[in-house]
Amino acid sequence: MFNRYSFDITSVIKEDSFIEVRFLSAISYAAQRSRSHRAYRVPPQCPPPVQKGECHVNFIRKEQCSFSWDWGPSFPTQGIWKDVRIEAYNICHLIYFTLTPIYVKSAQQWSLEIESVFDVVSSKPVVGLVTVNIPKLQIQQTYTTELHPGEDRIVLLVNISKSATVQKWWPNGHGNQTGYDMTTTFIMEAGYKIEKFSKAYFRTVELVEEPIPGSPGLSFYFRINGHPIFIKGSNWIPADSFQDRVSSDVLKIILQSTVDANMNALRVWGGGVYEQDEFYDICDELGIMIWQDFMFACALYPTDQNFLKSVRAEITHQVKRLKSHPSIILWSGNNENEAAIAGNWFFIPHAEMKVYFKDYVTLYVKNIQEIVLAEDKSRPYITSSPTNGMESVKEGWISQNPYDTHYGDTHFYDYLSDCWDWTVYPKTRFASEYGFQSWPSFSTLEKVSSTEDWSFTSNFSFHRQHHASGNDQMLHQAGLHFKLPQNTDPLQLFKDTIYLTQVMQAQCIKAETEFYRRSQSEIINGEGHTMGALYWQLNDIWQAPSWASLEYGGKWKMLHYFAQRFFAPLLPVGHEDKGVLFIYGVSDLHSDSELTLKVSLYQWDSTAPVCTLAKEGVIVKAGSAAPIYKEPVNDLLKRCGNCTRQSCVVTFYFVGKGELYSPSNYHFLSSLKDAVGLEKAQLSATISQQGDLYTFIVRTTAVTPFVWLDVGNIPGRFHDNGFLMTEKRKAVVFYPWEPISIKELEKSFRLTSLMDIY
Ligand code: BMA
Repeated sequence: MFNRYSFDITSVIKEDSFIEVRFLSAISYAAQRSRSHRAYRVPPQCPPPVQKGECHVNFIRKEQCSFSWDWGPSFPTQGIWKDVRIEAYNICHLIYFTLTPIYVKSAQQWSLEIESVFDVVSSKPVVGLVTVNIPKLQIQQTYTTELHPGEDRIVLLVNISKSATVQKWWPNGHGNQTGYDMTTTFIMEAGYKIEKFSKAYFRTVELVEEPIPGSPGLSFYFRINGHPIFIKGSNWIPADSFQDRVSSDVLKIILQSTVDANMNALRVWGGGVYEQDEFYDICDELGIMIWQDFMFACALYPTDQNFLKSVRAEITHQVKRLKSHPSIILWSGNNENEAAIAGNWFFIPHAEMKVYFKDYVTLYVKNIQEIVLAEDKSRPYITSSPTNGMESVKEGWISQNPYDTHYGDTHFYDYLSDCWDWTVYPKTRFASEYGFQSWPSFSTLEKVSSTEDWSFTSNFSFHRQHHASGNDQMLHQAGLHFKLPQNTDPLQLFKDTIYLTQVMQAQCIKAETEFYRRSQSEIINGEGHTMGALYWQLNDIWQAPSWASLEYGGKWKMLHYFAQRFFAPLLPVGHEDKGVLFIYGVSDLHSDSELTLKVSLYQWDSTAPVCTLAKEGVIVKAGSAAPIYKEPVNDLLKRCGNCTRQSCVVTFYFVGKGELYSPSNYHFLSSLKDAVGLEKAQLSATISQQGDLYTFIVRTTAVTPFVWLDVGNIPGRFHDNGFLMTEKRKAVVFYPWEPISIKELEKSFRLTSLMDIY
């Protein structure tokens, strides 16, 4: 599935030719490969029963989650999933054409390496001329070349004149994504001409692992164009069980939603597929940095010659296909396989462990790393995620504890501890996975279910939940802070529970992400300098409960609206430490900001703040997080009249000159199930149309938590949703993704808040 195959058919082709492709069942093939691997077992044999999946997926080079995953069904597809074509050529044919920007610091000069790989069918060497044209950089250069029979390559180094100002490619939120139009023309002997139109991008990437004062271990962060960047985003899984359904429109909606939520990065997770070219093209255009895993996940893998041969071809092909994309900032060997060995996930007796260590190094170091480094020197490679980076290398490529907070990245899942309590989270260098499940909206489920399915105990719900105890974990977590829905109408109970799982998920990941963002500049007890937050997971492969923030079809869950706020470039973050309220100023901007911090206390039963404090002249430094406000909660409550932890809520935001402002953030002083005065407000909305957009005017009579505007299956998104409403009136814009009428909107519209489910 991950290789490109080409066959020379010149000797067999006739006037009338017939091509027949026969497939053995992927499941039978995998089983057969596993059976013939007699020397030792290569676990896992099968996925856990709750996943209702197929076995031995690690024996076939195919989308690993297509045999089921803890969020996805088992649809082991079969067939040719990419274009098939016959190419006819004399002389030569261009197979790969790649561009790599190189920056020489000492000379302060850019150059562009152009690599062209040819299949040369001519029996003698072919000479020719190559002309490279980049008009905007005043480049027009011609080179003479000679190609030799067989596979041969031309590598050209184009120096960009120092007098030309090179506009760099920047991640979303940090600058433009400038690319330069470029034409490369090959004119071979006998007049054979190949013209290549492409875009040249200039950016550098460094993965910085160096000592940090006051902290044992090493840093783990990305420097893009010499600038340290906090990585904000999520993890990408295949957008459909059937890849042919992942159209351009599907990709555009999901990736646009990524940048609309203020993300600058995605990790293409190693249990899916190397995505199609258009995926990376869009990421280049939108400034989405890609952490690219190789497709190995949560398993051990064989290393017999056939397997390695296939993997070597796969890695060579994929790196060549993808390396021109400025969006890709990292190659990573696998998902969690270092951790699987270190933590002995598959209960391998100690005495037998050696062979698995050896296989691990053979696969990810001696083969994959070797190929990656030979093919692409322009970006870093790590062997696994999570890993301790250079420390893992030092320990023989498998660290004792790949989750060590002092090194590399971590994955962290804890469904039992209270997710509002930031002390449960690892003060890591880089959080590359963390998450909580929720159910997708009723409108999404409705399309694939019927009346008897609409409860959490139905066969349907059981069938779609692939994570053991998933529903119990969601209710447990929700129950820590909210009253659980009690409606006696089964359908309403189902809908209310869906809503509450989304509230819980959004609130949990907000707490965790804000913790990671505010930990970026400090070291506490030797831990900190967190420089990345990629929650698990961005998108869904089908309609089911999962960790995703975007439902199958692209609809935003409450978490995605939260992400838009908790990933805002400028954000005040609140938390309590031993009864003291701290507010941190977090900034991803490139210059310092002079701001006013406004802190207000509201009683739940009124939209008039009980008191407001404006702290002026607050300086939030570029690319940093630091405390800017500190007050014992008891003092704050005393200062503000009649407030108690249960009756009031704290909100805060930044305003500055011009366009400078932050979203409004909040801190709950008690669980909402204990809140006093939180009563059913009169919540209503009216809709009006302005051209292609629609404005919803929402009105309320008291502070209203988690206000949720829902238009069912009408494709589109709101500019804000799932918010804590403290104002009497709020205008919310709806951006439809397809033309619609106001009538349809009015018909589908539902307005919910936490108070509706009690
Ligand atoms: C991580 C991922 C996935 C999985 C997720 C949720 O370990 O790498 O394998 O889907 O957790 O369990």
